[in-house]
Amino acid sequence: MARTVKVAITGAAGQIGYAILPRLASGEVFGHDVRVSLHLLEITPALKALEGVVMELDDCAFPLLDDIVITDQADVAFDGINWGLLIGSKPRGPGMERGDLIKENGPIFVGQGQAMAKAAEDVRVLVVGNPANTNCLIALSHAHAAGVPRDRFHAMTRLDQNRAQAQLAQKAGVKVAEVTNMAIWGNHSATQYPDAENARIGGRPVPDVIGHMAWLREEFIQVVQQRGAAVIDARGLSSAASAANAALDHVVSVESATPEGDWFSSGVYSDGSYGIEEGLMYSVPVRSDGQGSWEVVQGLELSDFAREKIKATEDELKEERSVIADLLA
Ligand code: NAX
Repeated sequence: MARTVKVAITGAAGQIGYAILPRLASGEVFGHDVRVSLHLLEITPALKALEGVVMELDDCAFPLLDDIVITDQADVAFDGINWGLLIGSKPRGPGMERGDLIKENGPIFVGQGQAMAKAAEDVRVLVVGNPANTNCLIALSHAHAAGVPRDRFHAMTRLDQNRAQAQLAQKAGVKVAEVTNMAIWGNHSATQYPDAENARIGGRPVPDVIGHMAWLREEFIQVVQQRGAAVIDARGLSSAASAANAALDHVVSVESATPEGDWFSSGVYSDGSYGIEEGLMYSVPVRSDGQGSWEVVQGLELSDFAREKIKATEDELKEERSVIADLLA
């Protein structure tokens, strides 16, 4: 056995936690010759439920699962980890505005960003807990102030990418694997812009294959933006299996070299590319070298329509940042 990967999962007793843990322990993410150590963080009242989850993990008898740490202390959970999957946060309550949710959940990510910097030396972080982009900005700001490079932090928009690819495949009547180059721009929210104009099906531009610009610019975008709400409406619970799957897809995409000519979507610290204001966690198309570095894909053509959408989601992220300005380092 070559090595052990240590992965922290926050909110591990929640729905996404339940869906993600067996897959992390099975070897499908880091490889079947890599051992996995799981560090599970929960709030104190959820530790009992977490013990039940751990019983089930034990009962899976995963050969690659080295050990499991369960704790309500972030510095214990993040000790020496290679990956931190920050899923835990409070759900939006009845009648709660998005701004209230941001203020409610933001403080969680102050403490976790600080703990991350203290406890983990060479870490990659994916924030899933909503509002994911802005929570990620908070955690990043505190970790970065203590020396962690900003490029270690990602806010998850992979579920949006996967949803968009599935919609395009269904519309075109092709296998989903034929849909590539799917960029999600901006916030993981209803202002996100799923960019069909730069996406490809079987190597050809999506507008050429689908040929129905009105559908691509209206219904397609709305379906992707509203997909989370549609799942809640149908299932009575928010997306969990697909969210867990997307988080794992994200980890694999960062850990491996991106196939030639393709890209994946991730909320990363904006550097001014495409005229997007610096200092937001903004989802863009990125490529990984599989050696720990990634870069923003440059030079994509953006129509006036796309630019308008990209600006609207940027404005929302600026607004969110202003709501939590006092929580930034
Ligand atoms: P659950 O409510 O099932 O689980 C959340 C868990 O987090 C709970 O067990 C809770 O005890 C724990 N928690 C709360 N505060 C914590 C803290 N300070 N430290 C550690 N754990 C804490 O929610 P679930 O369905 O698992 O969703 C988790 C988060 O993912 C939510 O914020 C949700 O909105 C977000 N999502 C993000 C998605 C994305 O694409 N970025 C998609 C799916 C999902 O909606």
